[in-house]
Amino acid sequence: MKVSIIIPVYNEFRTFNQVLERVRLAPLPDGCSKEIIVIDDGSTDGTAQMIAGHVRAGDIVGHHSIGNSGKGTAIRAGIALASGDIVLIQDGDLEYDPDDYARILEPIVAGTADIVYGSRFLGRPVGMATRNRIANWILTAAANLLYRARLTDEATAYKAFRASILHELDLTCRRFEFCPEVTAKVRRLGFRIWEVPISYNARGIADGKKIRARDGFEALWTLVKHRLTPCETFARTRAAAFPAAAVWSQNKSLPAQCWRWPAEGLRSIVLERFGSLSAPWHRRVSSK
Ligand SMILES: Nc1nc2c(ncn2[C@@H]2O[C@H](COP(=O)(O)OP(=O)(O)OP(=O)(O)O)[C@@H](O)[C@H]2O)c(=O)[nH]1
Ligand SMILES: [Mg+2]
Repeated sequence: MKVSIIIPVYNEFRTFNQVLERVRLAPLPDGCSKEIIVIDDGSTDGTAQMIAGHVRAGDIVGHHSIGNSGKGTAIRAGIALASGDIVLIQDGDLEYDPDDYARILEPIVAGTADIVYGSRFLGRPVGMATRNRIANWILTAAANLLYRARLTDEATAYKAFRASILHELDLTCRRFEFCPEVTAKVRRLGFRIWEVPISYNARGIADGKKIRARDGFEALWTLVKHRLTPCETFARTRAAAFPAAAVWSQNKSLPAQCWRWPAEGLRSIVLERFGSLSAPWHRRVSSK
């Protein structure tokens, strides 16, 4: 299987070469190959030239935009270029460790999962500021409450997907709302998200971290907004959007009554909008 590793970068001159080297060397599950896609949009610190050198050498697929449009836009551009069977998101800094790839990809390669998140909180995150811990906790709790997700780390950057799912999702994120948007949409469409523990070494603003408090609020609003949006807008195509083999939600142990209204709401939307896909979805989600 081919794994497309999408690296959004913006002014990461200090870390980019090292990240790329670690991505290149990272072991994958048996039988997997890598496609590395780097999306820079408007770096002004020399990162763009660095990437151009690698593109010329033929070791990565690169994309460069003149203006800066945000991490979400970059990830969407990366998804459009990805030709792999699996897509994995990698940041252009050293907070995450590519040696965790094998662990993240294994369940997808084995066919037991469609979507896997690397959870920093199932591992031992190093150096994460208290305010970031609180923000992560709030976002995860909101995702679990609104989408019946049972996650421990919704906002993790290490997310891997069977590529067909991402190609069919209609994403609109621009900045850091990729995480809440994708979580919301895949859950609304009935996919189960698996988690595996990963390591994490936080960096601060002085080291080039770009996410800000504003992005936390935007992420929370994104989770709420997509709970309220009709889910027929989430997929590019209708009944053909997801393969019959998709792993539909099997999360049956949470109190069903908490979820009666969204389940019923979704059932009617799915019955109305997704025709033949509605039956398996409904059986799995609303039966005990
Ligand atoms: N192409 C592109 N990449 C960006 C932009 N903003 C941030 N990034 C990249 O996104 C990655 C994550 O940015 P960070 O500032 O480390 O933020 P973070 O807290 O790790 O954010 P998340 O991983 O999204 O939770 C890094 O590789 C950044 O270079 C942007 O505007 N454009
Ligand atoms: Mg980062």
